[in-house]
Amino acid sequence: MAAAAPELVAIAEAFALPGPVTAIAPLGNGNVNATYRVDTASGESFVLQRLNTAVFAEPELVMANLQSLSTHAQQRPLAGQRWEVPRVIQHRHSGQPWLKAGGEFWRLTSFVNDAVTLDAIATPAQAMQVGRGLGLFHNLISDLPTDRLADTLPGFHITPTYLAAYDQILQSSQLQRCERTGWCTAFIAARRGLATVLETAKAEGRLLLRPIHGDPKVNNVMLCARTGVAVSLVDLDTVKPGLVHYDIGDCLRSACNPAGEEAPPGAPIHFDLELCQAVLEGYLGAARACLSEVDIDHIFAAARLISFELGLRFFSDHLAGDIYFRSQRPGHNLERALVQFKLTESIEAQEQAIRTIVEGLR
Ligand code: GN1
Ligand code: MG
Repeated sequence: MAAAAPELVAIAEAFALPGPVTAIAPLGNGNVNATYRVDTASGESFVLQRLNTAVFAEPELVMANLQSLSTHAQQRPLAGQRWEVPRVIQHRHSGQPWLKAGGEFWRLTSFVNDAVTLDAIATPAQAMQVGRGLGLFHNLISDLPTDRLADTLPGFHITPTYLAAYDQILQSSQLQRCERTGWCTAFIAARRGLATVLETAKAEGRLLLRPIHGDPKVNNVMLCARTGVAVSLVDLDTVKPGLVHYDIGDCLRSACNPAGEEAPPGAPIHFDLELCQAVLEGYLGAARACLSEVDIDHIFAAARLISFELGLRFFSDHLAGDIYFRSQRPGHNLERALVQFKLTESIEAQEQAIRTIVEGLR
């Protein structure tokens, strides 16, 4: 057994598993929830998670969304290709899709076998698959009515709201300022006007509310271990009504940054055009039919905005004392913010080239 605390085994075995637990080990490197892989004597594996209820205040709604998604996916199998939506496993006695214990909220889902994730993209072929995975997912959920999905995280990806929160935190933060924090505040001040681009288009009815994944960064796309093709999108807590642009922007900012979002301080950060071309080819190849011309018009804005927004979120958390994103060391969220701001600069510097790529695929 791989260092499985007895309490974790008891929590996993409270769910309707097909056999006793043989191993439990931390899985992935999420910034919000705690995630473990659970192996069982039956040979089947599962994903056990403790939801961060400081972030997801109503975890029951998260589970209801997951159920709606999985019911929808069962009615919409993708013909001729492998595509999996993780299944929710019920508690063996209550029949609920969760275990509440000691103020904690736990849930168990199926594990996607024979698949891998990447923390940063190395080749256009990988980028194409990450884009294709998001496109298949958008296609799959495009006819899931948004009224079947609760808003589990109000304000998520609403950039003007993050900006207002940042303004408050900046005023009240006791944190010692330094050259790097000064650079960040100036960077944000120069881009305040950007913040409303997607929300204004939504308010004016030019962009429509639709079901989204909410967090399609590269390591949430599972690729077949043998062929490298995308077979699943995982981390479904943020599936809720939103703009597909939040997802497109998040996927681009994550997949086209070869240094990765955990790049060490001072590492050169650039937005890679070849990877961008591949992500969008993969994405539009699978999702073009779900998008309007106006949707396509906003792809560049989405890439720039979501990179900027994530930088703003990391920086705000740094100023607030690292209370939202798990961090490994003091200054970690500042380092992460700088990576996203450098990426935003690179996107801005290549605006024409990115727009040309989008036009070529329209
Ligand atoms: C958080 O926990 P994780 O790593 O799946 C965050 C995303 C960010 C991401 C950056 C609910 O996701 O929005 O893009 O960190 N999720 C939430 O790595 O805030
Ligand atoms: Mg996530």
